[in-house]
Amino acid sequence: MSTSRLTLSEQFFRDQADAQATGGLSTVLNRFSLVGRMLASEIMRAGFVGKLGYTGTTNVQDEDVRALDIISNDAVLEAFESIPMVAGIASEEMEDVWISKDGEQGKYVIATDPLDGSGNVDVAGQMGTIFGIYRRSTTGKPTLDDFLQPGRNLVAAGYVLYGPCTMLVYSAGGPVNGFTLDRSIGTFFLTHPDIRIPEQSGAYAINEANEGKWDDKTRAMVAAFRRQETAVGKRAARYSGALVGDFHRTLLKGGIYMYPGEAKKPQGKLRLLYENAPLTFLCEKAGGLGSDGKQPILDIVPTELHQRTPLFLGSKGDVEEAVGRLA
Ligand code: FBP
Repeated sequence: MSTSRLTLSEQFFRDQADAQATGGLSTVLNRFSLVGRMLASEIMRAGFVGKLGYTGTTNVQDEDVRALDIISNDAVLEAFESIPMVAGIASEEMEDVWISKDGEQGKYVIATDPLDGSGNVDVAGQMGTIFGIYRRSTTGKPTLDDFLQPGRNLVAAGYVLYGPCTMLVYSAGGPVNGFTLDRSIGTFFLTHPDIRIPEQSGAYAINEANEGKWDDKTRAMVAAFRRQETAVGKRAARYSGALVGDFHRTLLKGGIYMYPGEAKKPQGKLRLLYENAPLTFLCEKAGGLGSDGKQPILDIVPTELHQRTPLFLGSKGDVEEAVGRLA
């Protein structure tokens, strides 16, 4: 079978056969395919049904909540509340974890940012859904401990990218495969088999407007990238305001995404459990690297659900150079 018409479901069965899996993980991944198709449709229609704006409330991150943030979180809950293998969900949009009423049967827990980059919704920019899937680490009724696992324990991770096309990119521990949604028939087809992140190429992505908040070493390191004085030499600056969009470009073209710590926010902005760890899992399966500036992201054991860490993510050479300049 040519990969160009291999569907997501067929790939899941291949993964399952390879890993002698029970099919539970494939079912969970398939539900994220459903979430992706639902949200691609919601985002496309938001402008027509007055869903581009804010709700007037703030979330646990003290961030203004948009109508689509709620819609996205509801779509995740709707997709998984009747799936017995999922014991619980941690979400950027929920202060506490959601535990399934049949949670004790569940083998997996999910960590997700239902709509990353939601600030782009009213300017038709890229956005995404990020997810990480862990096996439970406790027995009996699920607890917070099931979620506070290092990224090294992830059994699968991925994202859905909503942009000029809708893509689902994931790894279940093996290669990173990218699928593109054919909206006319509602099916994801394999278009990017076994993605490997390029070295010695690609842009650097960072919000340079934050320069006044960084320490001297961070400022000097970013200046080296800006002045094209790094090992890669000539490179562009690209920053979309959506981590998933900037990471997807980095994964395909190489380069680095950076969100450093700041004077008043030494842990930076991005969340470990449902942004940094799942994307670093993918990045490292594609040959790249993810660091908080001092240690590998995947080694960090979370102590809080919405814990933040600085993030340096992308081509191995770029991340090593950036982190080396911070030492
Ligand atoms: P959300 O998940 O709340 O959207 O926050 C994450 C994020 O929007 C990333 O997607 C993006 O890269 C970053 O924040 C932009 O932050 P800033 O506007 O401070 O550069």
